[in-house]
Amino acid sequence: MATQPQSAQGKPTASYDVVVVGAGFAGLYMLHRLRGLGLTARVYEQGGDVGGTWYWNRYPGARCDVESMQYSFSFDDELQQEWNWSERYAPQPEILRYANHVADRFDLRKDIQLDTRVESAVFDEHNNRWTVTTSGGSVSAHHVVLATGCLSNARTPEFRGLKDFEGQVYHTGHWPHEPVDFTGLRVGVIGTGSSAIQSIPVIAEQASQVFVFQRTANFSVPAHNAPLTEEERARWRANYAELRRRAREDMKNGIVQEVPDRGALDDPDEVRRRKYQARWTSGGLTFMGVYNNLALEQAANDTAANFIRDKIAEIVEDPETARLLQPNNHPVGSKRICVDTDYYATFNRPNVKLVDIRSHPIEQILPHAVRSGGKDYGVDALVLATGFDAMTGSVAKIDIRGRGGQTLNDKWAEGPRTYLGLMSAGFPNLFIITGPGSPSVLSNMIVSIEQHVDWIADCLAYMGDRGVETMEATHPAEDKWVAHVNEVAQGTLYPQANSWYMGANIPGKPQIFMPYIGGVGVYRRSATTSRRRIMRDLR
Ligand code: NA7
Repeated sequence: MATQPQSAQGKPTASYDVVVVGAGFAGLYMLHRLRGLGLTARVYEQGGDVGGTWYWNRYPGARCDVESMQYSFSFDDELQQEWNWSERYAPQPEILRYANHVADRFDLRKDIQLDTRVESAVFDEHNNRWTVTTSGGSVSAHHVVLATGCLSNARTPEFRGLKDFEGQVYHTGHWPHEPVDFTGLRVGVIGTGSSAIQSIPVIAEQASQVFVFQRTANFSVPAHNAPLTEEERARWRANYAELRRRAREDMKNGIVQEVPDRGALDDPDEVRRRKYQARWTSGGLTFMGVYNNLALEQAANDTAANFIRDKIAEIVEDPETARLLQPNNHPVGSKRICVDTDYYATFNRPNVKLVDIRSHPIEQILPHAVRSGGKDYGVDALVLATGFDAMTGSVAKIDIRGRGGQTLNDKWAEGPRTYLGLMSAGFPNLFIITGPGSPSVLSNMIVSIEQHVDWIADCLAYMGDRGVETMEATHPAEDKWVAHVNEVAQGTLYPQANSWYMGANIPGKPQIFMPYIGGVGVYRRSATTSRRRIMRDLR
């Protein structure tokens, strides 16, 4: 039971078994599991409602790049049998409705405090409890779970003159709740990552003119989104038990797909092109799953990259625009491949112009224009699709202090250090859901979230049953895991890209490959074995 308030703000006013930070999918499911264990819990959410990423990312065209029948919870069979996804790739409003439905269906709201930022979490070694201070006061907790999300800290670069811009400025990761109407406006979109690639075709239908400011061209494959038929939904529902198992044990990203048994160079050119074409025609992220060595060997990767470059040249009518849209400085897949609807074709519209800001960086934002290469591009509104301080950004904003008063930010100054992406040595009873060092952003996030929540819940149940006070990663175990994560990454083409996986998009951020590339199935086995060993040691 939670105790009653005892004192004024500054001292803990309530006491919980667990404080959870964030009410996105991770926080919601964590709370549900904690309830099932009979533990008291409080979830703090800085947003005005549940949904996390899907609460904030409301930009035009926002939708998931994992198919809806797979980007959904598996923990409750009635939920997965009853929820009706309308499209192959669910649009953001529908995913947000789903998050709200889960909160209501499992009666989670009464333990969720909205509009509340967690500012600090300080571990007291004398009583093995955390003092968690929020924008609304302090509470005490035995355990803290960071369900803060990997892409929840939107980043606005410091463009000279931005504050003097006289039109509206929007960030895709922090989009207003009211509808935004670009009709008749000249819009500048800065960035060509996944958010830009989804939003540009939709904005271009409204705006009188769109200038797309591109620093790095990205690889994108068509989504071929469409309404889901009742037969398609029924097929998934009838086989959910088996399909979910396959996703959890998948060798790659937790998406049900054929496991390729060949490398790209094992096939002659025409066979290879036929296979790529088949994936291009069916659409989506599994394009990278045609062969088993696309992420490993440059020559193999080149065949896939060239296929997409050829497609861009076929689709985009102006040869110079096509050339600029063809990525040329990173292997395909080393940045998350984008999934689009009509992105490349949008550049054939007379009201859309690509501006190359790699050759001519943005010099300044003027009150009504963006200046690049000495030229002023007149705009009435700006859309910053400039990404996130990913994976560590939201954790870093909380002042977390573990044993000996060490801050997590100090400990992670040279890059995040975790055991399994779940815990960090010196920070007892502090858990991270889909933290750096776990497959997280390289995977179907919901598969990874469910796994981490279950792992944490199993540990807490075990500790509760045996009266174990603390659990924490050891330094040697953590060092070994960090080395393993790096070693696996170095054996692939991923580190060749200046991606947010590497922290490369944030000036001054240490460049370390953050997610675990070993695949969700391999990772799950490691995590399960470790949990058994930890439990044995905790006795
Ligand atoms: P991303 O993928 O980080 O994309 C951000 C884009 O913004 C990218 O094109 C960046 O170019 C560009 N950018 C960032 N800073 C600048 C500056 N200072 N000047 C010009 N251009 C800049 O974020 P998204 O929101 O699109 O997608 C994030 C993930 O969400 C995505 O991977 C999916 O998993 C879902 P750069 O490449 O750094 O040259």
